Amino acid sequence: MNESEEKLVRTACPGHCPANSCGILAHVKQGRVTKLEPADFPEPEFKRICLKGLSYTELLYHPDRLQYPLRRVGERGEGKWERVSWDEALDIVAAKLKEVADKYGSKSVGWILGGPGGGNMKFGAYLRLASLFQGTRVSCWGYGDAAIPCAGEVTVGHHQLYPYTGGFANTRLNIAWGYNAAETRPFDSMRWFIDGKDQGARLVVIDPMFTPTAAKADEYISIRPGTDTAMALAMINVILHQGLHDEDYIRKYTNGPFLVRDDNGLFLREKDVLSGGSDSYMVWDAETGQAKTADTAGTAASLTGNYTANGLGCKPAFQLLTELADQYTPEVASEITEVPAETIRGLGMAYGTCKPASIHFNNGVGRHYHGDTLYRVIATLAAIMGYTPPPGDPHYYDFTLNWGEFLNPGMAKPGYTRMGILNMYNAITEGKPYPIKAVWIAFENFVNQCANTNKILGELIPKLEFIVVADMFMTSTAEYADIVLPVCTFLEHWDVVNNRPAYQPYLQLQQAVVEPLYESKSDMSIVCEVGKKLGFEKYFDKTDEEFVELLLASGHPSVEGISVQSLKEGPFKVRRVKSGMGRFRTPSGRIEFYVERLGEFGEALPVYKEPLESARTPLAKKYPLVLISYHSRFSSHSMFRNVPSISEIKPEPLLTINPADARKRNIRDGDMVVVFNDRGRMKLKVKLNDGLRAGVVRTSEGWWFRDYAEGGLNYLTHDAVNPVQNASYEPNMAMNDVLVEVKRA
Ligand SMILES: Nc1nc2c(c(=O)[nH]1)N[C@H]1C(S)=C(S)[C@@H](COP(=O)(O)OP(=O)(O)OC[C@H]3O[C@@H](n4cnc5c(=O)[nH]c(N)nc54)[C@H](O)[C@@H]3O)O[C@H]1N2
Ligand SMILES: Nc1nc2c(c(=O)[nH]1)N[C@H]1C(S)=C(S)[C@@H](COP(=O)(O)OP(=O)(O)OC[C@H]3O[C@@H](n4cnc5c(=O)[nH]c(N)nc54)[C@H](O)[C@@H]3O)O[C@H]1N2
Ligand SMILES: [Mo]
Repeated sequence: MNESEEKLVRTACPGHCPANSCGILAHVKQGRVTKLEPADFPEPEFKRICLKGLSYTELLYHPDRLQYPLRRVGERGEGKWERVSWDEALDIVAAKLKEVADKYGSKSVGWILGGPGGGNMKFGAYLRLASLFQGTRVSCWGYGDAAIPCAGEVTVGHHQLYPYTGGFANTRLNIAWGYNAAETRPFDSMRWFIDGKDQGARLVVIDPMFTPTAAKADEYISIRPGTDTAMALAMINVILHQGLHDEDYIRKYTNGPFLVRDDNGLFLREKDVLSGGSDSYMVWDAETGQAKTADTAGTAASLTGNYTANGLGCKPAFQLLTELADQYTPEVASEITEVPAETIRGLGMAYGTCKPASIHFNNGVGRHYHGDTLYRVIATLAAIMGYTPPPGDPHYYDFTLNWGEFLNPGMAKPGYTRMGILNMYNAITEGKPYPIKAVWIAFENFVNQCANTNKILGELIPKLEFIVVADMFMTSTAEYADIVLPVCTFLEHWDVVNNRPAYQPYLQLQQAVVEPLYESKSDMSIVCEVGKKLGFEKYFDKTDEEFVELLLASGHPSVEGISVQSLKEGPFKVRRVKSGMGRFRTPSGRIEFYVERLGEFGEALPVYKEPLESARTPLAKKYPLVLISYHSRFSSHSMFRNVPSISEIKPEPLLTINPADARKRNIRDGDMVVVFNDRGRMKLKVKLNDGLRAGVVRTSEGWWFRDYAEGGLNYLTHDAVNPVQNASYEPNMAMNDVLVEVKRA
């Protein structure tokens, strides 16, 4: 090929959106990427790209990119660095990890890995190393996204909840619950909403802010933050009083008929009524008037009523749900949520009569202290209506790669230990449940993105004996590292990208478009080199491309016959096969809206609890405004904030405030304001907008500290651990459960 000719290379974006996995066609001239555009797919609707994907060349050639490994010479955070060779840098990393493991045990080394985007080898590489090292994998669901897994784990036994509650074919009503899909999921959910509207499906949006998604809705409901669970319970109230629920479904697929003991809130077991009996769940057989094991009673199992079996008072779990819902009339819920009772009644009726109806959500609405309960009620709503597809339904067919052997080669030892990121705070400060003393942070801007910045800087960073950060830029996190490793962008290394087939059904090769710039390397190759230095040579003896081949050859039926070579010819439409999703992996094998093990917290049922910090808590006297944050179309968290073309449109952080709240504080549009509470402050420009309800202020997350006149968003957030979430899955950072006051600067 002539040097001046243009070359086209197909690759795929691993963006953290989460993962629309857009196919990308890169134009390369004289070894330089000149342009990115959306790549073709056999199904044209998958040809798509966003502002961020389009502008990735500006990150690739950004003047601030880290070019070579750095070793800290001054104090942490002081900004004094010395250039070192890769060999030196990685020798230090290997030696330090070993030293910490020798002193405190291998689990004291934690790998903090952010959201990697679609099915990435780079993520797998770190986990492979963490397994071999017997270290800790710090799980990052808890940095804002753990409420869904918490609800999913207890209700259906999977940490995804979505396929159980929405996306049904022929849906007639889409409810976007605290979900701003127009900005956060434009290519799947938002598209479904708009396509649905074309086919007559209504769209309802529930959000304290009139968002771009709300602008497309048939009905917009403004709600007081953190109170959605009360509204969802009132929808159950309406449905049950109208008799719209599906009793057969409840009897067959949920734990609704199981008898719960009055004395201890546990399920009645056969052994409670029969000496030598089994652990089987019991139901009340209406025909014979006695308690029977769940598998023998069938359609005669009662859903309501009070019974006595072997002297033990008990009720079906569904009866308890009914009693809970009875407390949440639309009027009661209206008092809590500040949504008119008629609106709530209308929503309950609509959900109960538009068959089927889908409730869609993402993570934002769950970033409240009790955020998991909303998702539990949503799953309960779908179940009592019989909308949740039964086990084995093709709705659950999925695609996956065989990761097991890759992530834990040999599988002989237990591999890494998982710890939720919010629990890591305590592990560092208190040494509980065990100390974390060294961390390796990759694809995560921990200092910027995690809750309670002052605590991170004042208590966590100083207690860590070693910090290594791999990134493309000197982020606020890299600034506190001991060793900084320059990684290359996705345009410079190999990987394989996939997604849930409902969103994007193609498996794509992320081909290197150009060689890594400067001295940068891919995460995979960095991990391989450290792996070798730590004595795991035989597991890290391949190139990035060979590792992709290894994973594809792992024998999963979804990818049978697929190789790197065939992927080079184009994306592969994956075969959706029966998956673990199509089985409720709860203790009972059913949908569990009554969760026995959460009884000790008073949350066996998903009850409503007032947020930790709200206008109705005592703290509101001092800090009367609820601060919520949102994910903006102009960034992926803190990424792309430094892209020149995007900065032209969106140059700085803004605080949105209702004009009434602004007036009270003598604040005018465009003023600089200080937002503060006992934990910290941020100084930024204000924007008046009556699309935001009074009593709430809202700003987009992901701005760098340097973008604020002072402080930053997460200086205001807290790291309170909800023990219920700890028992379900892992605690979530409640970034929307925050009180502040605002004053003119
Ligand atoms: N207040 C508040 N805080 C929030 C949220 C909120 O709504 N409000 N949202 C939370 C949520 S939901 C999330 S998911 C988190 C996201 O938080 P993070 O996962 O920390 O997100 P990013 O800011 O995108 O950080 C990704 C970093 O990885 C780097 N990077 C990109 N590609 C690569 C690569 O291939 N290798 C390596 N080694 N590095 C790479 C980028 O340069 C960037 O610095 O933020 C949470 N924080
Ligand atoms: N462009 C872009 N897309 C992204 C991301 C990004 O950074 N940029 N991040 C990705 C990631 S990691 C995630 S987790 C998702 C998040 O996706 P979403 O959950 O859609 O995004 P958020 O903006 O966090 O929250 C959605 C909405 O919740 C509202 N909200 C806050 N509190 C409440 C409440 O109590 N009740 C109700 N009803 N609404 C409330 C907010 O006003 C906001 O409009 O987005 C993903 N997509
Ligand atoms: Mo997220």
